[in-house]
Amino acid sequence: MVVRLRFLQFSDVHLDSRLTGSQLAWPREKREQRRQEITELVGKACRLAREHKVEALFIPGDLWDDEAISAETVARVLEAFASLDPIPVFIAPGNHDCCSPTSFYADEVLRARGMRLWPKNVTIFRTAEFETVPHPARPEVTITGRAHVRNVPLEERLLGAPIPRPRAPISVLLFHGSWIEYAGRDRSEKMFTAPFSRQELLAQGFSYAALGHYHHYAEITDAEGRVRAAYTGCLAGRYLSEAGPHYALLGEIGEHGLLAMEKIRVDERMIHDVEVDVTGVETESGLRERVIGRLRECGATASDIVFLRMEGRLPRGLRPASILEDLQHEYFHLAIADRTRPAYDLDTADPRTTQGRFIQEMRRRITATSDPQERALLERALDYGLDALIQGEVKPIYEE
Ligand SMILES: [Mn+2]
Repeated sequence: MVVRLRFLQFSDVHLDSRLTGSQLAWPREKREQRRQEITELVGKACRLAREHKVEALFIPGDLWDDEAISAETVARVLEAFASLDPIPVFIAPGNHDCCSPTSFYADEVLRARGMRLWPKNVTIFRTAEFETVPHPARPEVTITGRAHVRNVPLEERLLGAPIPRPRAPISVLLFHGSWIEYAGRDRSEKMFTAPFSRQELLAQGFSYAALGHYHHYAEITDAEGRVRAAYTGCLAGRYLSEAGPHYALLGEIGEHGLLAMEKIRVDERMIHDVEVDVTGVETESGLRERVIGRLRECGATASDIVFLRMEGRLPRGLRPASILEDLQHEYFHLAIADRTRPAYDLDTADPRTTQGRFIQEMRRRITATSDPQERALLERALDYGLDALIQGEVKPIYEE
């Protein structure tokens, strides 16, 4: 007989994220709307779990962004999880939603605020030590987990030695930490914590590990090519580094890895990081055409969030921000990063003028250098100099 367990997994929801200080430059009311939407996604994911008749919901951490999460948001999460009863929910708190004594994971905190307590179908791994519990309805299934108890980097190789636990046909690990071989685009910006290697994880011998911390989907396969662990990534994009689709994972665990899985997009919005080079464009309508063409190519829809990086050289006087202003209404949110440089005519400048002599001298130095960094520096200096001489105004827009 083949034993299997049907589950839904999501993590890194970062509820009540402030969404400030982002290149996406959210206006206040959209930040508020987006926060609300992300909270609603938890309820939506729970409805999916019910519809698909899963036998467990796994949440390997970072359910909320920090302890400043509002009591209202926590109340909605409690309600969503309670609505799943009797489907069990397992939570292994991450670094952001760490399980400190003042955390909403503590029943005393909920009681002190007069809130409902964590529903009986929810198991929270509340200590830094690994703990193993049986599935309430499936005694042949165990779930092992631990909590981050403070939001500080943990250097310890927690998976370096075997985790003591009873043997079971299906064993699941919930773990929040840094897979050292992870190659996703948010690799360098996430805190390096509770590191582990593929080898260390596989040597533990769990049927499957639900992983949290990184914000893009990634899976770990064994020598037979079976999926033995997966990060679902964040449930919804909030920042530019979270561009692209995000998922909850619907799957079936067998004794040795996943037997089936489906990535389900729960959030209807997606962040698109779009670059467009406008070099060669000469008119307002040409600029619009180039940009709109590029936006069509990337497949952004009206409910999406678009970050438009404009690169290249534009004739002086073409102002992308005002020419493209009406595109704001085509998307949930559009942020334009205008990194274009003026298309100065370097060839027709009169060498008897200050401007002409400046161009000549800078070009001589650019040609003379073989150091690419120095060349880039000189090219920017030429642009800044021409800004000063021609436009009488210098904006520090050429730096990365
Ligand atoms: Mn994390």
